[in-house]
This record gives sequence, structure tokens and C-alpha cells, in this order.
Amino acid sequence: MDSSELALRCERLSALAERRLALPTASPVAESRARQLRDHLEGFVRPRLADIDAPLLVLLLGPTGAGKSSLLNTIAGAEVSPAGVLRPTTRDAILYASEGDARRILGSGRLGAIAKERVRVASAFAGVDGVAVIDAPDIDSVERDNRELADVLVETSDLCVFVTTATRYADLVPWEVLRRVRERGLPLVLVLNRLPAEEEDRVAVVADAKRLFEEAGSRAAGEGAEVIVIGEGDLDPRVAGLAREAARPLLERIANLAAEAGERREVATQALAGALRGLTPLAHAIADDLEHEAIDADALRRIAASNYAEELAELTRSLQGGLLLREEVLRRWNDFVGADQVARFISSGIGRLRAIVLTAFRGTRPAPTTAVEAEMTTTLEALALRHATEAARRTAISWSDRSAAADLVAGNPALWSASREFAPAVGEGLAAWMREIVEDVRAHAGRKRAVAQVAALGVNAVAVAVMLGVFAYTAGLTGAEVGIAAGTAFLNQKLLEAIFGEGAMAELIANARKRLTALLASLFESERARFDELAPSPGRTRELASELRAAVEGLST
Ligand SMILES: Nc1nc2c(ncn2[C@@H]2O[C@H](COP(=O)(O)OP(=O)(O)OP(=O)(O)O)[C@@H](O)[C@H]2O)c(=O)[nH]1
Ligand SMILES: [Mg+2]
Repeated sequence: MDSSELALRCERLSALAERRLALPTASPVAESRARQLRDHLEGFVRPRLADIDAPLLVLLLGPTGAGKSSLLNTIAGAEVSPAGVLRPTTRDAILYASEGDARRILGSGRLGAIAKERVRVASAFAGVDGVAVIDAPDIDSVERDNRELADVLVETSDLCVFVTTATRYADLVPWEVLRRVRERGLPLVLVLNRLPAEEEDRVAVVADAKRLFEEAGSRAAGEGAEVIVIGEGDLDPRVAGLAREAARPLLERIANLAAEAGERREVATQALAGALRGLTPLAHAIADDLEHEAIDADALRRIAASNYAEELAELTRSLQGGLLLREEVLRRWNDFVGADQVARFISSGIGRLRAIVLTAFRGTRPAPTTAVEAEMTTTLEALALRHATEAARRTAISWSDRSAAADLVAGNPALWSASREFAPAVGEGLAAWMREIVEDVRAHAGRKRAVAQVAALGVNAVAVAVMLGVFAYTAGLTGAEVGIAAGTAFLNQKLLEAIFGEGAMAELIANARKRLTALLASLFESERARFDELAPSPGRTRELASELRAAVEGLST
């Protein structure tokens, strides 16, 4: 792959890493992987690809108190980084470089994201042009910021000098950092500081440390790469550093790199090759994270979907269970309809009933349409609210049991009940629904058969009768059912039948019911969407995963 294609790939990968970082994730590991990829590309791979001869960045890394700052002072031959007894000592990174190199490094964006606040420049004389050394804060600190800064520096340097001591080399933390050093293909030099004076002890510690490094899979140490050994007390108090003599192999290495552009290029090339190899597994790991998150998101959405579907079904069932009006409102309606007369004429046939509708209603009592509508709306609103709240509560409970979503729910107390918009939306939706029934009735009344009857009752009153029919229309009503609700339902149905005929009545009611069902479904859908919006979209997540995999295809070869 030629270098311009490589540069394009890296630009694309970096943009994908940014996109991943913009997606919500409940996993700190997944997030840090994505940040690693971005920092690595922006802080190292892209600038290195653009300029293989840019100054080398040598990173001093290791646990607190290992002697990193002391070592930098020795390299500088002056106290450029305070070494101290209080842990941790170094809090900002110290960039030791010639003025020209420091400008170049800071200008290249390699330390771009962190430079402003957290890198201090210690100027070296121009003789060390070409090599810059960075003293990093510790990797095992109680200070989280320190660790984060050290992590970013690992992504940006060309050579890692890992400084540890006879008492610290077996600590747990470094292996995690060293694994990343290896994964990103960063050349490594190991400095074992403060080794015991006794030859025998010293050999044992060095052998043990090497074994641990090999086991941890550190190629550099495993393949006999440099291990620099510095004894306890080998100090140079004039510069607050380690003794020059003890650190000589490292000093020579750095001096050599400073003197030989070819050597520098070799290290940079090696670091770049390692870095490019490391991109593929990292990108695939991030894609794996994304795919796992998509599976989690699918599961979360399914939970929300089934809770809302169940509660909606419950709601629909209770709406079909009969008239939901209070008795006093039903009585008013029966009074208006003239229940006694209607009941009497039902036994003598629908034809007689049709006739009586014309005479009995004309100009008599005003229809209590408003009261019935208002009652219906309040009852429906309350019922819908109860089920929407229950769906929200059940979903919030199940989500909070799952690690992928617990934080989302915890940070969103509004999710534990129906949204504030829900009840008003139900009210508005029902009002529109009733207007549509009125329109329907008007359209049917235009047919010859019903025109006189509808006129006699009034369009609005007939519309209310249709609405009541939605809640209590069954093919098998007999009039023998007990209670005023069943009685009213029966009369209502007979009345509508008398006005429109059985077929048209059934059609009117079926239409109104279909629209009501659709209305409630869409209201519940918006409620559920609150949950869906919180979880990352599985589709977009999977798409990003495959874009990442595609972006590294063929990169390692
Ligand atoms: N006695 C003795 N002290 C040493 C030796 N090596 C380092 N020290 C001391 O150990 C302390 C720690 O050294 P630093 O250079 O500040 O350690 P560091 O790795 O930079 O630590 P942080 O900045 O906290 O990450 C200093 O006070 C050094 O003088 C040694 O070989 N013998
Ligand atoms: Mg330090």
C-alpha cells in the first residue's frame, strides 16, 4: 500500500474513532480503546507518516518513584525535572528538547490534544537536535489524571524507556501499560533501577524481571533487547539525578540517535511499522465492542417494546370490556335517548323504532353530548396514563438491572413514569378522534336512509352514540345483560341500528375503533421512543463496526 493511500486510510480510521467516541457507551474499557485509537493515529501514526524525519520522541515511563525524573536530569546534565520524595512528584509531562525540536513537536499536533495544559518544555542545547525526551507522570498513581496523561504519551512516542525498581518491577499495573506498548509496536528499553549491591541478588532480580517481561510477551525484553541495570545509590546529587556512569548505556544510545539521522530514521521506521501492525487488531477490537453494544441495544429495545406492547394490549382489552362511564353520566344519556320508549319499541321491531326516533327526539331535551364526551375523555386519559406509566416503570426496572443501561436509567428519573406530554397528547388525540367520528356520521347521514333520523337526533348526539358503540359493541348483545352500563350499551346499539341499518352501523363503529387503536398505538410508540433514543441505535452501531473493519482491511500486509 503506498503512503498516500495509507495516509487516507489513517485519516478515515481517525474519523471513525471520533464517531465511535461520540456514541454513548456504558463500558469504560470500550471508550478507552476508542480514545487509544484516535490518540494513536493523531499523536503518532499520521504525523509520523507525514514526516519520518521529525524529531524522535523518547518516553520515560514507569511507576512513581522509580527514578524517571532523576534519569531525565542525568540525560540533561541539569535539574530540568524536579525529582522528589513525595509521591507522585511529576504531574505534568516534561518535554526535554532543543528549542527548534520543541517547536516542531508542539506544532505537529503530536502532543496537540494535551500540550496546552499538561506539557512543560525544558529547553536543551541545540546539540541534541533530533531527539526529544519526555518525562511522564507515573502510571500507578492515585492521581487519575497522571495515568491518563501517561496513556496518551504511550500513544505518541517512538521509543519507550520503561523505568522500574528492584522492589516495584513485579507490580501489577505496569503489565497493562506494557501490553499496550507491545500492541502498538513501540520499541522498548527496560531500566531496572535501585538494584541491590550484592552481585548474587542483583543477578537474581534481573533474571526474574526478564522472565516476567518475557511472560508478559514483551518482545523487546524477550529477544534480548536492552535491559539497563542501575544500582541502589548510584546517584548524582549535583543534578538531582542518577549517576552518569550507571546510566551510560542509555546516554550513549540517546547521543547516538542525536548524532545519526540514519539511526533515528531506523527507530522511527520501526516504530511506525509496529504502529501500523497494531492498528488492525485495535480497530477489530473496537468493532467487537460495537457489535456487543448493538446486541445489548437490541435486547434493551426488545424489553421496552414488549413492555409497551403488553400494556397497550391490556389497555385495549379494558376498553373493549364495556362502557367506562360513571352511572350518573349513563343515566343522563339514557334520559336523553328516552330509554323507556326506546326499549318499548325495540320489542315491536326496528321499523317502529325508526319511526319513533323521528318524533320522539325532535325539539326535546338537549343532548348531553359534552358531558358524555368529557367523561369519556377523562376516563380514557386516566386509563391510558396508568398503562403508559406501568410500561415505563417496568422498562426502567429491567433496564436498571442491566449494566449496559443502568446509568442511562439512573440519570433519567423521568423514565420511571409516563412523560409529561403524554396526558395532554391523549386529550388532543381523543378530541381529534371525536371530530373524525362527527365527520363520518355526517357522511353516512348523507345517505338517504339515515338523513331524517340523524337530523332529528343531531349529528353530535349520533356521533356520541357511535363513540359509545366503540366501547360496547358486540354482535351478541341481547338486552338481558344486567346493570345500567350493559343496558345503555344495548339501547345505544339498537338506536344506531335503527338509524343506519346494521351494516352501516358496524362499519361506522369499526372505523372509529380502528382509528382509536391506531391513536393509542402511536401515543405509546412515542412513549417507548424515549427509551430507544437513550440506547445507541443498533443499526448505526453495526454499520460503524463494519466500516472500521473495512478501513483496516489489507492494512497489515
Ligand atoms: N537512595 C536512592 N534514592 C534513589 C535512587 N534512585 C532514585 N532515588 C530517589 O527516589 C526518588 C524518586 O525519584 P524520581 O526521579 O522523582 O521518581 P519518578 O519516577 O520521577 O517519580 P514520579 O515523578 O512520582 O513518577 C528521588 O528522591 C530520588 O532521589 C537510588 O538509587 N538510591
Ligand atoms: Mg517524576
